[in-house]
Amino acid sequence: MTSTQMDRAMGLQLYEIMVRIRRFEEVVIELFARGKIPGFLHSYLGQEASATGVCAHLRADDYITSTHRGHGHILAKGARTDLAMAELFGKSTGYCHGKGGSMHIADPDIGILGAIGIVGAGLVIANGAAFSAQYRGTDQVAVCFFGDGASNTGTFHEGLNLAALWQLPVIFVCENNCYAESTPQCDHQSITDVAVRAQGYGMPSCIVDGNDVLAVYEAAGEAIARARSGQGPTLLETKTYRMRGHYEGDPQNYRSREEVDQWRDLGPIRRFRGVLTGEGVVDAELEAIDAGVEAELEAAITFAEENPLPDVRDVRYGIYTEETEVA
Ligand SMILES: Cc1ncc(C[n+]2csc(CCOP(=O)(O)OP(=O)(O)O)c2C)c(N)n1
Ligand SMILES: [Mg+2]
Repeated sequence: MTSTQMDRAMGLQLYEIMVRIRRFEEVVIELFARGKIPGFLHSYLGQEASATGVCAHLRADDYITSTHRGHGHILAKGARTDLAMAELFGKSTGYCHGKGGSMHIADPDIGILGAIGIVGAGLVIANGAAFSAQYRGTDQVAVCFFGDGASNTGTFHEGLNLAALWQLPVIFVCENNCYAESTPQCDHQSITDVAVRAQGYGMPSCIVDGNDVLAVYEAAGEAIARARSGQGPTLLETKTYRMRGHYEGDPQNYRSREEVDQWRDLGPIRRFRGVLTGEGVVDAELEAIDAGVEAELEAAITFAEENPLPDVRDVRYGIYTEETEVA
C-alpha cells in the first residue's frame, strides 16, 4: 500500500466502510424508486473515498457537519445503518424520529451535528463546534463536508476567514464532484481548484485524488493532526465525481453517458480492491466483508419496514424547545 500510515487491518476497515456506504446507496436508490422512501434522495454513490478517508481519523467526540448528499458522511462517522434506514423511511425509530429524512440526519452523541440542506451553512456551524473545543481546551476537531457549488456562497468565505483568524481546529473538506446541480464546475466558477481560495485567507490547503482512499486518508491525517495540535484549519479538496444525478429522478440531460462511464472506471472501491489484492489480500476476505455488509443492510431494511411511523401526537416533539429563563 502506498500510504506510509496504512496497515492491513486499517486497509480492510476502509474497504468495509466504503462498501457499506456504496451498498447503502444502491439499496436506498432501489427502495426510493419503489416508493418506500419519501421526499428527495441525493446519492453519495461514487464519492465514498472522501468521507471514508477523512473520518477514519476521527474519534466519536470529534464533530462533523454534512450536506444534502450526506449518507456517506454519517456512515463513515459511525452512524448505524438501521437507524439511518429508518430515518429515510420516515419511521419513529430513525435518527431524528422520522422528521428529518434523507437530508437531515443528526446524532450529537457521535459528533454528527447534522446534515444541512442549506448549501454552505455547514462551514460556519463547524466553526462554532471548533470554537467550542478551542474554548474548552480540548483536542477535539470539527470537519465540514461541502461541495464545489457551496464554495461560491458567502458562508464559505466567512467561514474560512474566521477559522484562519482564530486558528480554529477545523478541516474544510470540499468534495469537488464536478457539478452543482446541473451546472458543471467550469460554468459556476472561474477556477479549477477550489483549494486556491484558501490562500486568500492565509490557510494551508491540499488537493487530493478524491477517488483514492489512501491519498485522502494521508492528506486528511496531516490536516487533522495539525488541527488537533493547535495549528489551525486546512482546506482539503477531494477531486471526485457524482455518479448519480443531482437527485434521484434527475434526467441528467446536461452530461453524456461516456463521461459517466469514464469516471466509473476510476471508481474508488474498484480501485481499492485492486490495491488490496495487489498487497496479498485474497478475494475470499473481501467477499466475507461484502457478505457481512449485505446481512447488515438486510437487517436495516427489515428494521425500517417493521417500525411504525411517528405518532401524530408527537408532531411538536423535537421541533420546539421549552422556553427557559436566562439569568
Ligand atoms: C443556500 C442555498 N442555495 C441554493 C440551494 C439549492 N441547491 C441545492 S443543492 C445545490 C447544489 C450544491 O452543489 P455542491 O455544493 O457542489 O454539492 P453537490 O450537490 O454537488 O454535492 C443547490 C444550488 C440550497 N439548497 N441552498
Ligand atoms: Mg458538487
